[in-house]
Amino acid sequence: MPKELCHGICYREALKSLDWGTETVYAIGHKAPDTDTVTSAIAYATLMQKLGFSVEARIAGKANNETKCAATLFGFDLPPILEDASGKTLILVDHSETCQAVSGAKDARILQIIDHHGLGDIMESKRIFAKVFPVGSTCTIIYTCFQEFDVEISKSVARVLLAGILSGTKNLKKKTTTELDRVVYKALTEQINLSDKNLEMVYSEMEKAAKNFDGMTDEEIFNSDAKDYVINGHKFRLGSLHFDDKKSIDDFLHRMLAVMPKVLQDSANEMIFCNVSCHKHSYILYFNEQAQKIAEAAYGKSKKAGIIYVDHRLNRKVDIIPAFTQALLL
Ligand SMILES: [Mn+2]
Repeated sequence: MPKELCHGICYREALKSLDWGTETVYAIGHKAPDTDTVTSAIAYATLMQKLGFSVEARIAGKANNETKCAATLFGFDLPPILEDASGKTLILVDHSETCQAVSGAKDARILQIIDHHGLGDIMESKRIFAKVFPVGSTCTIIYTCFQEFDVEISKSVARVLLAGILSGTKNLKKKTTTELDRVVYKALTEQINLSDKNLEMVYSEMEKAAKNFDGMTDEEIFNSDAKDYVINGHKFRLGSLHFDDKKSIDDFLHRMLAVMPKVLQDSANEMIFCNVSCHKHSYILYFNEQAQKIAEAAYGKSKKAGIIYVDHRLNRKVDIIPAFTQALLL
């Protein structure tokens, strides 16, 4: 069979068989939105519009400093916030867990899922289009969707996708980065004529913005990249922060520990953790006895209350979630 037959028109036909309803469909990423989640929503909504569907991008909360910086550097507008998704039809990008989705998502209809995490708990009885691919960035998957649907990528979409890949893969340095991310990254940088030197500059601006906590309360800092999980019936929040100032790391860890009881209380979880990476190592912070058990089962006894030092850098998706899952099954 000729390769083209599996692409273009045939893919478009499959989309038409979904129940699109009569109202605007929202492409939306997870709560505590990061750059990959925001840019995925924008790029995928654009793709669906090009295919003739009424889809708009939304975000599930305030954009963080890195995303605001990327929007300025790459020239795109941030989508409006969707406060409540009850009764709406959604395309979920960059997540597939109800507990990470926009408020009201459990009373919404899920039409599509485009994600690079593990397959979550979203249940949908109607027909669904889902693409879950283990790459470094959801924007990489969306690039392949443009190809599959045979839609040309405009310069403005190329800029949006590149911003997502830069952030999602930490400029190709994160360990979840795959060859596919690299190939797509290269194609996009060539398309928008960005030299390696300029790319480095752009990425270092984004990095600076990501580490800029100015004007944020400790609680906002903790929640800026926190995700909720339900594993084996246990609900927990796991924050993820980068802090490279060795001199004040202890102070920073204790500030985060101090807000964790309140963050736990305000969220519907049983336990709370945070992964703070500092240069080439990580600190796992935990709060409450149950959390201590899980954290210590995964990473060994803590020498200081609430803190476990790990001599290498941990990734939330690749390292911690599998280790916690195993500990929770014990
Ligand atoms: Mn994300």
